[in-house]
Amino acid sequence: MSEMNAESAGLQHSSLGDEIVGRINELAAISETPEHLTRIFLTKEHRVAADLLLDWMRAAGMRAQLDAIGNVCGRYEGERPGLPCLMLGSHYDTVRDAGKWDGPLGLITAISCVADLNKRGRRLPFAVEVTGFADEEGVRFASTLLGSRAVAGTFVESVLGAKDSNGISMRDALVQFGLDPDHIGAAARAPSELLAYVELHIEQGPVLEGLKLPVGVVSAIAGATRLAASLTGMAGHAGTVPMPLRRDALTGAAECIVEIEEFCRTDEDGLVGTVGYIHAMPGATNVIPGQVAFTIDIRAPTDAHRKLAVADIVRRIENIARRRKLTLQLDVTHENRTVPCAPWLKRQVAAAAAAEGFRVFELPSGAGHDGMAMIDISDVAMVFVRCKGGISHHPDEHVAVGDADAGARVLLRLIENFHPKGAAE
Ligand code: HGY
Ligand code: MN
Ligand code: MN
Repeated sequence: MSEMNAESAGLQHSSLGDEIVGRINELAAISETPEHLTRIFLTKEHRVAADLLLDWMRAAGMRAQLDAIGNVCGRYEGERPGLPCLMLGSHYDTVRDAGKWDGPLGLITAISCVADLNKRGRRLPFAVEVTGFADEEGVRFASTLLGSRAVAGTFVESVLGAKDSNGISMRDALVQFGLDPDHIGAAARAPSELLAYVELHIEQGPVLEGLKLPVGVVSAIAGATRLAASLTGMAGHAGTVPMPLRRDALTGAAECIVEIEEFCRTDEDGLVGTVGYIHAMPGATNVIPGQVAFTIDIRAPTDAHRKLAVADIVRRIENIARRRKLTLQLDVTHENRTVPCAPWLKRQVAAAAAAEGFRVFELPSGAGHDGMAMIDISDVAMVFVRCKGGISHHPDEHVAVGDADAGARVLLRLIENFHPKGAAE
């Protein structure tokens, strides 16, 4: 395939960045509350956002529909109907009090790239599909990558029984949303339908900004282990139970949490550990907490390192519980292996970045992404876009319009110059 003419392409997509930023802001307005951006799986905000994204996909010349788990799926046919596709995408759910770029930047950029192809009447020797995943963050049901696992055919039916903080099961939430929980298998795609999966995403770290680079090539996506911990002691009167007789679940959890932090802080190989959620019961000022639930998120550059660290942390928590006469329940709620990006795809991302005049820099992703599920049916690659201060999962998350435009130009160049694996490069 001939290299796209940079000048003609330049004329075509100079306003890509502006369009993308405008849509990021429009999508960000769809939130559980106006004060804090929160858009959770199978909520009314999910439905409103899906309808808007489907409209944008159709306006870009794609056939678009909601799939069996609530992903938005758009398809832009190639030179003839029914060709295998280059799949692009990202997620459109958010964490609580989120930034507006994590997920939507990749999805909106992909839609804008297809719209640019459509505007020019450009048809390629493959189809281009854009998938917006409905639940990458795993906020509502602890388990994560639900949308991409459904597409990859690896959705585990047992999670349908998982309950949210209001006691609503995923099964019931799907029914309330208008989907059939026994029909999720229909979202699965065959590996033969995909030539590759490529996701553009904000870096969510400070490396590109430190190097003054707008874009980067992702080498691998770090694996992660999530655990749910529960400590049970003995609730009691805050005024009458002497300290030596207490079995305080909250102080026990506090010792565990500091132990996790200290263990990870003193590790020298990139281990990170986070306790992002804690809930003490019964939760009254004058009652010694009898039970505490908290979450643990452990990540490391390699799976072996992460697994050894998880085993060590579990042992330390068990010792604390034993010494404090607390009952411990500890369950792994989510585990993802480290996923390497395919060298043949990384080369094409690098070539697109270089063709757009950017220095090529390769870096790992400490954050998880839907490519961790898509790897089961396709080779994956990622394009990182610089974000201010590396801030993410925070309302101050920000991408400059010039960087949004740079990411779009690289993704568009990658699409138009894409060679399926093994084809002459
Ligand atoms: O947790 C993660 O790394 C991703 O943002 N879901
Ligand atoms: Mn995220
Ligand atoms: Mn993300």
